[in-house]
Amino acid sequence: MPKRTLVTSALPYANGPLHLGHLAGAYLPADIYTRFLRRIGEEVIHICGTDEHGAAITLAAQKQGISPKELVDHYHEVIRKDFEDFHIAFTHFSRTSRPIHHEMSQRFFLRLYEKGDIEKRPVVQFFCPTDQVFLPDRYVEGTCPYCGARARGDQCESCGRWLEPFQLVEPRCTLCGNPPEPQETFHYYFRLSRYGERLRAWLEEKTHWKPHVRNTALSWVREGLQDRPITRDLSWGVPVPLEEAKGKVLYVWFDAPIGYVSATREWNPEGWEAWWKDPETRLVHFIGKDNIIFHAIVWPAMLMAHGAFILPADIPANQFLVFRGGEKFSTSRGTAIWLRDALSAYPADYWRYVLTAIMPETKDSEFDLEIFRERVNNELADTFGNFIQRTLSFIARHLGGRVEAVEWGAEEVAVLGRLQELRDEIREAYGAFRFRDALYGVMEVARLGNRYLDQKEPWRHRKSEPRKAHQTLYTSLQILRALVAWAEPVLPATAARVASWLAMEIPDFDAAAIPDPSLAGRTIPEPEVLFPKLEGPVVLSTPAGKKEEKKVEHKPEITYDDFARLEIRVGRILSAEPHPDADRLLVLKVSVGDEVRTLVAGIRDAYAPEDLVGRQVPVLVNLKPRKIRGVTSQGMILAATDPEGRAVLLVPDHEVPEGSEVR
Ligand code: B3M
Ligand code: ZN
Repeated sequence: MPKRTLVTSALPYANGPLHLGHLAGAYLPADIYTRFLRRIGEEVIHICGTDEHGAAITLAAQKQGISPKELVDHYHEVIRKDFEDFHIAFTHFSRTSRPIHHEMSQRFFLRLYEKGDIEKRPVVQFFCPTDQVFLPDRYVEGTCPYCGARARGDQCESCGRWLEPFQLVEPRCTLCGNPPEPQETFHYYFRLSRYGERLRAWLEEKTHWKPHVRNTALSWVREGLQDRPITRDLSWGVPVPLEEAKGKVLYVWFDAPIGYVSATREWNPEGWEAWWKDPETRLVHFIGKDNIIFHAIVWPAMLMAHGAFILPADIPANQFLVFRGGEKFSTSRGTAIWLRDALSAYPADYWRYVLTAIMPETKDSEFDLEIFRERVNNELADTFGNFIQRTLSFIARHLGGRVEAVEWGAEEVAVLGRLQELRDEIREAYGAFRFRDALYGVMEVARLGNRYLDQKEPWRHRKSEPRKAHQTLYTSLQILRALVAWAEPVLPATAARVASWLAMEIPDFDAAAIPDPSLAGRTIPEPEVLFPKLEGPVVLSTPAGKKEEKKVEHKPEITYDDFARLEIRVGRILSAEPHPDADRLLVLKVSVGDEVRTLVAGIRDAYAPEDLVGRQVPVLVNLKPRKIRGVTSQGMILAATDPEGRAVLLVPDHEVPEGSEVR
């Protein structure tokens, strides 16, 4: 058994909010695993933080007319808060823009440079004569030579191919729109090709890894590894620590994984080295599948080159969550469920339960709100919640709020024996990153409890044979205690809530299978409903109506009652994305207090999507939902029209609580 486990999850880019796919891909499994290890008594920390450098962030800031620092300050906080509210319990959540990270990344670079693993090489790169700068790949746009779509100089999003900026047809500088020119400059290359053999041997040994992770990595290594440029011409990032390299920064993927180390050091300046240098520490990186190459090849090679740190012991990458029917969660197309929207509709544990039950552990898995509703109602409410409810309310109502310890009969011995088997199965599954199986085992415990109660029918003999009823409920309470302990990694808030009703600590994982005599005599209150069922279809947002621009013409007089039929409330715009099928429309997510609605609004020619996020606006909320170019709008934003016919938002004089009524 390792002395300690260092769990990390991928550092999210601080340039936008996260969606459920991110959660299911890395953060939720990492949190479950960390909680599980704690519960079995191991020493473990979970390290993460925001990834705040890179051309994507610099460009996004530029487009919004703010500095990169302002952009990342904002999203660091958004992301941190989303995680907190989902109960993703990091030991430390840092940021790569902090000085401690810059310093550590520079030292890492210099160490590799001095060893000859980093080399300066001349390159020809696009230079913009108008802006007088060398353009990073992403700052060049043009036509993809393969599929003809508009593409960036690093990759075509349309056909997925990796590109070099010189391959683009009619390349343009994204800053000014003019054609750039090739010019000589230099960059620093990490000599990855030197590590091909060592990586291959190292990966070959990892037969316990998920096959898709190991196979992806091995196939890259077998194809042959190229040296990679690890510097960029940008003003935002970790400066290359060499006099001759003024104006260059480290490539974001070079510094980001070093963030795992610098964040650990920031968390514990005295003790961090044990976590990174002691071979008895097990380093486990949780990531989504799009990050496999960097974590299973480039980063281990960097660590090998550095020499002082341990290598990853496992990289349990998940695949993707997709919508039923196969459509990807896409930030740019607005086809994603944002964490904030999810949370404002249902409690974190509902999402944690469903995302774990369908977690994309070995292949992509499908999700939609109907799947969500079914899982919540049929499993979480009807099986899990029901068993807890039945047990506690029976004791509260019929046994005077406390059970007596009564000796086990044969059935009880069998049930408790089965409980021990289930513990072993659940333990094994959690430990092997098979969280779906672990959760299935947890639900088996609830089913065991329900079946046992059905069989014993304590309601029949609670009056005639109270001892038997006590025996049954005392046993049920033991099952319930185990259920709480083993569910805690997935459902931490629920476990804490039930434990508090019983005034007990959540037991350790193994101890939970051993009956606890102290449950007898404890006061059991009438329980609250744990998981109210979701009635009707699940809606995260309601459709919004679209504003009609009309010639000013007085309308017929109306009465106050006519007016009072309109329900107008102040909403806050949470996100804004271009409508996939209409150039003039935006699709907005707007919180109107008790819910988040989807509104389609014709304000795209007046506002950039990013300028809308966070603004308060009046919303007509009881307008009948309408489909606008394929997107259902659940209400309508009220706006004025300027002489050019463009929309002008009506913003409250000062902020008011979301949902405040407008009269
Ligand atoms: N920021 C990519 C991502 O968020 C990248 C991960 C870095 S992990 C060191 O998917
Ligand atoms: Zn330019």
